[in-house]
Amino acid sequence: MATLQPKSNFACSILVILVCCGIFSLASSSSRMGMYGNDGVNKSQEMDSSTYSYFYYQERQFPRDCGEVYVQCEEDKDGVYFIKPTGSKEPFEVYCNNTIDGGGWTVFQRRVDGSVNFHRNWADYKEGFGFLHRDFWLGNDKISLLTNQKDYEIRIDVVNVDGSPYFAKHDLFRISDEFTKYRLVSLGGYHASSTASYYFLQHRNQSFSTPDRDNAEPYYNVNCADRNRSAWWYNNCYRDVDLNRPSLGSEGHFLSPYWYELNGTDFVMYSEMKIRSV
Ligand SMILES: *[C@@H]1O[C@H](CO)[C@@H](O)[C@H](O)[C@H]1NC(C)=O
Ligand SMILES: *[C@@H]1O[C@H](CO)[C@@H](O)[C@H](O)[C@H]1NC(C)=O
Ligand SMILES: *[C@@H]1O[C@H](CO)[C@@H](O)[C@H](O)[C@H]1NC(C)=O
Ligand SMILES: *[C@@H]1O[C@H](CO)[C@@H](O)[C@H](O)[C@H]1NC(C)=O
Ligand SMILES: CC(=O)N[C@H]1CO[C@H](CO)[C@@H](O)[C@@H]1O
Repeated sequence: MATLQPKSNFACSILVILVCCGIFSLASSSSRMGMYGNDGVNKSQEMDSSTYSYFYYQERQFPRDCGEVYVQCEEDKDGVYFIKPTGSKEPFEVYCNNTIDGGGWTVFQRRVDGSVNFHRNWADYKEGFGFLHRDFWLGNDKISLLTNQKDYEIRIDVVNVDGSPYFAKHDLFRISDEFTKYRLVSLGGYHASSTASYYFLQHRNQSFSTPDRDNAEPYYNVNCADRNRSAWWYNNCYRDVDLNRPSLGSEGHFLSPYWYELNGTDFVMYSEMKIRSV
């Protein structure tokens, strides 16, 4: 029996996907196959003359992350693609970085030009904000869905004020759901190849805090997120790593994205956080 095999590239094309999930009818008695309705054929006549017909609902096979985009779609260009992680009601767009470290990376945070304000509340961090091609936070619900469907490693690239690039890589990264405050429940071993310090580990098992939702360990009754105009997995208010603070220069040098113990200066002018299944 003939089936319409969803062409894998089709599922990966950004433009086509939301247009329609087409209903295709196949007349098995006829060698003609394809869509009826807008091709001038008198439908009822055609139906009557065919001995058998059925409708085939073509369900989209969305990739679940950028690794699957890379493999299924044989697509190795950087850019925005639709994915649908397990448990996600709707497909959504993500930025795939395929140029670094073997490719297939799903990006969930980027700071590049300060065009987006990261001093935002819980609801914004939950939903995500910004522009996928530039500065953005993908959204905690999406990061949570992604990181709970498979095991993911994380790679964080930063460039400090001196213009020197660094990265840190950990072999596991997972955050919990909103009910449990998007806690950084898994942060695996630090790769020896990393050039940035291992201080992201200080944030392991911490809940996510935003200026309007302080979930950090009590610290002199201070709201760490608000003080730092940011949102992060605070461990007390230690500022080991915080890449969501105001972009460099916008609120003074000492309130810029930060990574403790980079070689030279710890203030960061570029960052990109991304995950890939292992
Ligand atoms: C389509 O075919 C049916 C059945 O043969 C006929 O009754 C009807 O008039 C046709 N309609 C048109 C628009 O040709
Ligand atoms: C991929 O990631 C690297 C490191 O963050 C970055 O230098 C590069 O610009 C990224 N590629 C794209 C297209 O964003
Ligand atoms: C992680 O945090 C939770 C909630 O605060 C706590 O119950 C648990 O003991 C912590 N786990 C570790 C390994 O520290
Ligand atoms: C740190 O900076 C010093 C001085 O610029 C340089 O000699 C050294 O190679 C750097 N180390 C790393 C790990 O980048
Ligand atoms: C750089 C900076 O101001 N960081 C602050 C983050 O919040 C804590 C708590 O107020 C301060 O101790 C840090 O100095």
